[in-house]
Amino acid sequence: VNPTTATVSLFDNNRFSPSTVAVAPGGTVTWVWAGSAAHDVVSDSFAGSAIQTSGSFSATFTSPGRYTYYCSLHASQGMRGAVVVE
Ligand SMILES: [Cu+2]
Repeated sequence: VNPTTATVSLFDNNRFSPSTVAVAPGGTVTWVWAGSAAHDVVSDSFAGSAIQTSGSFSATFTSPGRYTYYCSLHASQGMRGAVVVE
């Protein structure tokens, strides 16, 4: 059984860490801007964040599935991630 919460850190290396997290249905993922670089969380399948340099952003996932997302500023550098809900 997956946990109900997960945290993804955004450092200055243009990666989501960890790049894949898993939560149970109804779970919440929180992204934490841990460095000073600007990033965002953008997805075709859930409402993402603004471009931020600090703070956090949370999204709750009710339906099972695999939700991919990326940083609009650094996707070409491989800054992509996924949330697995099961
Ligand atoms: Cu970024």
